[in-house]
Amino acid sequence: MNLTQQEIAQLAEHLESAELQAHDVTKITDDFPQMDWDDAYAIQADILRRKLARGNKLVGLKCGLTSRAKMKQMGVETPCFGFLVDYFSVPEGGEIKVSELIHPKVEPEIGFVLKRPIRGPGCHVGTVLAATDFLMAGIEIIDSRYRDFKFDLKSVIADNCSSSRFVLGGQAVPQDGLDLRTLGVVMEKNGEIVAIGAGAAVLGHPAAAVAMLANHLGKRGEEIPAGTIVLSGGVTEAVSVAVGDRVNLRVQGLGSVSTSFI
Ligand code: OOG
Ligand code: MG
Repeated sequence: MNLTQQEIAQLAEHLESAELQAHDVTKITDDFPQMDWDDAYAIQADILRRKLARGNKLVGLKCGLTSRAKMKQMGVETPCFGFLVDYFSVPEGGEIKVSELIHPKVEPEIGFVLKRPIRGPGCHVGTVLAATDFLMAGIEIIDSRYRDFKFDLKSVIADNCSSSRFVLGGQAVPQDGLDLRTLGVVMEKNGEIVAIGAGAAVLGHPAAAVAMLANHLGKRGEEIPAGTIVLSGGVTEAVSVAVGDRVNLRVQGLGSVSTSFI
């Protein structure tokens, strides 16, 4: 770690205020080029600590930048991991206030809920599938706090991987019999198809992203708890949304989910 405790706390406050007040900031590595990976995750952890202290509840975890399409769109090469708290969750069919966000984008996600915790090292696709209780289709709304959605990997990790809202579909489907690699994903905005993909776009198999998260947490002595939602990462590029837009996602075998922006 190259930053002091005080710098970490100051950057956490800086990024969380940008989120809560819906204004953008310049990327933090511009001012702290010496920042390392542990510093980036420490800033993210401090943002979570601030939210928990305010009474928010941790409800899930997410993997980000797990598909080629996303890595290419954002110009990074490595996945990142973040957290989801209660107020990020929007009910299926619910409305999202654009005024609370900076420059939201939507992406199609395959969500996992585990029946028992898993902890790395050594987790793989099989470990995840054996522990999976059910899967759900999800729309994630990402909203980087960085100007023009431009960042490097350390800056985006500190910013909780652009997390802001998510909507889960109403069907909880066991994974037995589903081949998550060939699961088709169709996302529509205002009735027009804007993104198409298949599960294999996420690291060859969406469960590989969840295994990577478990291995990442294992290094920190943490695990993926049971019963928590885990988003495995956008299957396609993210698509910008504005007031008046309605987004619908269909995932083969997992049903559909929709939300609108007001
Ligand atoms: C980073 C967050 C990416 C995903 O699923 O890839 C993410 C970003 O693109 O702003 O949530
Ligand atoms: Mg995502």
